[in-house]
Amino acid sequence: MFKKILIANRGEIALRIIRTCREMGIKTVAVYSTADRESLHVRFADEAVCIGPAASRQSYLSIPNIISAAEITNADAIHPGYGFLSENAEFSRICAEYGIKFIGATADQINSMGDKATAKATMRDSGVPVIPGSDGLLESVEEGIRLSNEMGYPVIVKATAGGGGRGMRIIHKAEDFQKAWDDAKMESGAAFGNDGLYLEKFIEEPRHIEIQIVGDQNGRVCHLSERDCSIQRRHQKLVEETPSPIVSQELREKMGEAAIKGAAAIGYEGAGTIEFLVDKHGKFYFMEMNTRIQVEHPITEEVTDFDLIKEQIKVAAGVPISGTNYFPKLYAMECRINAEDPKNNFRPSPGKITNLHFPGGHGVRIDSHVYAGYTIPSNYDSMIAKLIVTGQSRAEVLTRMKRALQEFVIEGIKTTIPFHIKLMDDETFKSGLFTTAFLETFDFSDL
Ligand code: MV4
Repeated sequence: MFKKILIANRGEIALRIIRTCREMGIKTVAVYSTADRESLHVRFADEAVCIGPAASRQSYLSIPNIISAAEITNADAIHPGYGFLSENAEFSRICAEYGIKFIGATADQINSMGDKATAKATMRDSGVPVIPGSDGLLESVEEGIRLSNEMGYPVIVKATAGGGGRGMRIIHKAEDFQKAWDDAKMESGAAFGNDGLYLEKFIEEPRHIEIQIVGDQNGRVCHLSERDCSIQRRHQKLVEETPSPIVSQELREKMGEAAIKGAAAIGYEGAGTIEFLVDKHGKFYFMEMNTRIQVEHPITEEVTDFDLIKEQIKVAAGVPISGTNYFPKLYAMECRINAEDPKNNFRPSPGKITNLHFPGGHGVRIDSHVYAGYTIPSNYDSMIAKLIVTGQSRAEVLTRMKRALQEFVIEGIKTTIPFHIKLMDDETFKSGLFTTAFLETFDFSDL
């Protein structure tokens, strides 16, 4: 087992990783930017190294600075968390070169899933259902128009280097194709330095359902069932839950087996997530694979009684997994508490937290790095806490979540709490029958 892990991240996920390392008897090294000197991850780690100024490029994204910190502290592994360098193939490769175990996917695995058209072809070839569309990249706008006429509109063009909704355009009729093509090419070329596009039939009002998987170094893969992430605004998830209200045990087993097939096809090592779209007929299609631990991993931990960070560390150290799949024994939901004003277009609201009280009680978990007197820097993402609630039924989770949200006190900044309170009373949300388009028509003005 590792003796010392460097955590190449900040905020709640850095704390989350430190907690598991402590329980496993593994020493920890925090890295921090000058904006994070007063952060809890710095205080709770065994050692801490300043890696640069507030700007992420010069600190949390600086590969030389992080490798140097690992070298001087003699860390034998690096946990990247999510975001930052967690899906950077170059970083994974450099860690390997320096003999530091990267707790995540190999450079090859990151590359094969990072190029979305390649990822889709890999999944299709291993028997995972994919959305009908172009076979790989589109060669020309004419090919796109011809395929779209054959398939029927609406269609969607997606940037192969994109993901998370960037560089894609929905097209409703042939005459709009050229402009959408030009816009998507321009946008993806500028954003990613790669303007390759592929085409798909547009699935209207789907659910976003993802399967958590874990693979070990012997090529074995298991799944831990689904998370429903359909409550999103502009591709930012706000609420996640498991089990999904629309997934039957039969569908769960089918999606789980498909996810395992896809991950096994690339010899996937570590924790990963296979994202699917589920249409109104209950048909599911591969969308993307995330080769990292995700923000919403705690709801899976709560319903399967599995520490996913511990599992990541164990498989990285070469410990084999049991090989069985895990199904939900409870219901869990996570609300993302962001320092944003939901009444004003979710405008970031950084600043000092003047007063803070976390909710507690049975079935309530908070993953957070903030405290009374803490100042939220404006340099990083605005998530300041995850409120995770567990219960015996979805109805119990909804009432418990509302109770916990009402107990939550954060003063000095605006947060997404008022939005979540309103959501817990929404009849459509309570019914469980909503799609990824749900928040497009939600009234945020009276929060
Ligand atoms: C789609 C789609 C409908 N049909 N692809 C959004 C993020 C990126 N991962 C892919 N996305 C979508 N791809 C086809 N063929 C609808 C979306 C989509 C979406 C997906 C999941 C959750 C929220 C979403 C919001 C808008 C669009």
